[in-house]
Amino acid sequence: MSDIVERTVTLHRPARRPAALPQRWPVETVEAMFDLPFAELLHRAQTVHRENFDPRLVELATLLSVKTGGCPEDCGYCPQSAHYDTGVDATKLMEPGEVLQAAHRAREAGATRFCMGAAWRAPKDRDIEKVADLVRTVKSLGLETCATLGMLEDGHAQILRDAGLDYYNHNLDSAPEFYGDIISTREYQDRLDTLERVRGAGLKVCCGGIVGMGESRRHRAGLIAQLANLQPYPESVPINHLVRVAGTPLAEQDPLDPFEFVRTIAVARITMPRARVRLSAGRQQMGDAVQALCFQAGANSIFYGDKLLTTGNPDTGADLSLLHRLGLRAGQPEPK
Ligand code: SAM
Ligand code: DTB
Ligand code: SF4
Repeated sequence: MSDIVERTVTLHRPARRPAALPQRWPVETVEAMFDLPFAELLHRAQTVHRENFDPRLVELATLLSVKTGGCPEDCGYCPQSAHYDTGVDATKLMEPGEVLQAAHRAREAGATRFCMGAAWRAPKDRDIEKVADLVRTVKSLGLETCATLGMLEDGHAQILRDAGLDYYNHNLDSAPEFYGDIISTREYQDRLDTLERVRGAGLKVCCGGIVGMGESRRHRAGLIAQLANLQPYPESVPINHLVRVAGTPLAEQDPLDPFEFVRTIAVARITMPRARVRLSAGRQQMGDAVQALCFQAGANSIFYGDKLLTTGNPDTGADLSLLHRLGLRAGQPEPK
């Protein structure tokens, strides 16, 4: 067995470990993995994937923006930031009836997970009570539930869990060294603190990042190392490709080499062998062949539905056809 595969098989333990232990994935080790010949990296990732999952299953997760735009944060990639003129209008939080209809449509279309996103820096107490109602509504349909609402205060995560929330999504987004180039209104540590609260409440963690923002390979390795060294690492890891939105500071960013995106998926799979690795934003611009490589690299989840939060996503018919053409099928991949 190769060194990397052996580490992967022996080092993952879902239980918490004391913070003082050495990091399982030094950033140098992760960067060395990125540097492997492409076919070698994909082979290793595919091996890890097969050891841990049925490789034919792909999760379909549908997003709904329940509160759009007007966000006080200045995340340089985001069309919902009030700092940039992107043409996205701010809305109020949706009512349960509207969310129920959307969740029902998602279930009918084959989704098994429903993720509600709100463009808040941090929800207030009264927002949390309202979102808890939305969670109960979605849960009543038998869907897995996920929410992404920004930073949480003490007690918020417990209220959401008690309402039936399965996952909380909160991304680290980049390596700590690159974070300040993209966001100035909050600190990396703020994100880590919210992730601690989510874990502390017994929720499952959905945490990933964005690539294609002008970061270096070292930064991409730094992001993956941060995620993989969380103890335990997230159950769900969305890897987003930057969607370049007019009006944001990253609108004119040079495109990333698509193979570098595939490498990022592969390295996420190897370092977080039992996580659902989600091929997230940016699929509309990616093409079928690159997506096929991402599945080969160990992606086993996608965002499914015609829209992400405010930007487009492949239509559902095209996605079901792609899965069919690749001999994949929709389902809920569970680690062996
Ligand atoms: N406001 C909350 C927060 O930031 O945690 C939740 C919503 S926010 C839109 C969720 C995630 O969407 C971000 O962390 C980022 O990873 C992703 N995202 C936002 N805009 C994006 C873009 N233009 N391209 C790719 N991913 C994007
Ligand atoms: C995640 O990592 N990506 C999703 C979800 N979690 C909330 C959001 C992608 C947003 C892409 C830009 C938009 O549609 O506004
Ligand atoms: Fe706000 Fe989230 Fe967009 Fe940042 S990513 S501007 S926090 S909605």
